[in-house]
Amino acid sequence: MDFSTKLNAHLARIEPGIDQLLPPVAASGHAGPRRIHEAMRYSMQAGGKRLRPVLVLAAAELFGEKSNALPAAIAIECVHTYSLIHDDLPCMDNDDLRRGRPTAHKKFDEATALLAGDALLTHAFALLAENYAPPLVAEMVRELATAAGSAHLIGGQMEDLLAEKKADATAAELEFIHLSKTAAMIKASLALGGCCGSATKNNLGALHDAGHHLGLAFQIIDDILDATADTATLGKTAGKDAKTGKTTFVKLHGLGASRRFAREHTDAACASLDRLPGDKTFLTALIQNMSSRSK
Ligand code: GRG
Repeated sequence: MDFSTKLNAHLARIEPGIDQLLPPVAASGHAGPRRIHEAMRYSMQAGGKRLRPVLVLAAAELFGEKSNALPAAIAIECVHTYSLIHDDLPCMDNDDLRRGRPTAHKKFDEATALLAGDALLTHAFALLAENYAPPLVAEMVRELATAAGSAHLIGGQMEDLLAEKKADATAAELEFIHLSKTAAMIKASLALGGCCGSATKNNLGALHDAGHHLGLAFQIIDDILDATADTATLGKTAGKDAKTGKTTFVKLHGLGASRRFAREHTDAACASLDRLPGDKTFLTALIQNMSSRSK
């Protein structure tokens, strides 16, 4: 199966999976909490590349997907989407556009957007609890909580907000932010997939290493696209980093060196995959594809 056929096959599980695994919007007249479920669905169903759920499904497939990986794939997309909703709020990045649509707080209001993010984060763990049995569920909760918690996603966001206030953030500080904000969730995606395939500790180590390098490459490309692509293509505000004076790979190292770093991390991610069993053709192509993406 070629790359785009396989990608579409994964997406054809993910999109209906989101519809089925998110809380329903109660029919009109029903007493259920309609608005919050509408807001959760608005942001989750706004498109997006679905990189993280695709990584879950593809990693699970390497090991023969012994447990259904779809709930884990939707769980990680819930956490990712919550982080985008909160990042767009006026108290953080204050953005109007996300995934080509008005951000959640523009479409609804700030309180609803805040609650939709909270609800998506909570729902992710409910999905894991409801769909996996011990001892797998504990390992999966640990993977997701570690990536989403204060040591990584939230801690990286905190450091990013602090770094925005100073003009002299260092390369080491920037790498910490990117590893925490971006790579941790990508590592967790591959690891959750591995858990669904009953991966060994060594296999999980290789998946973590692949996620580390893919995460850094992905973020470096994100910085390059912010500097070089337009808002219509990205579906989010382009050129924002330079406008706000934010320290990025491009600002610290220039476009040429950033492209070289992205290539090196892409190659290192593919090399980590070589330590794993199964057919790595799709995952390798996905990693390569992410490094040449235009949005
Ligand atoms: C609010 C806890 C909290 C964290 C916010 C996600 C995030 C952290 C900030 C958004 C800005 C940013 C550049 C984050 C780095 C990760 C990243 C590149 C997110 C965008 O992911 P994509 O490109 O988005 O996969 P889609 O919309 O395609 O899913």
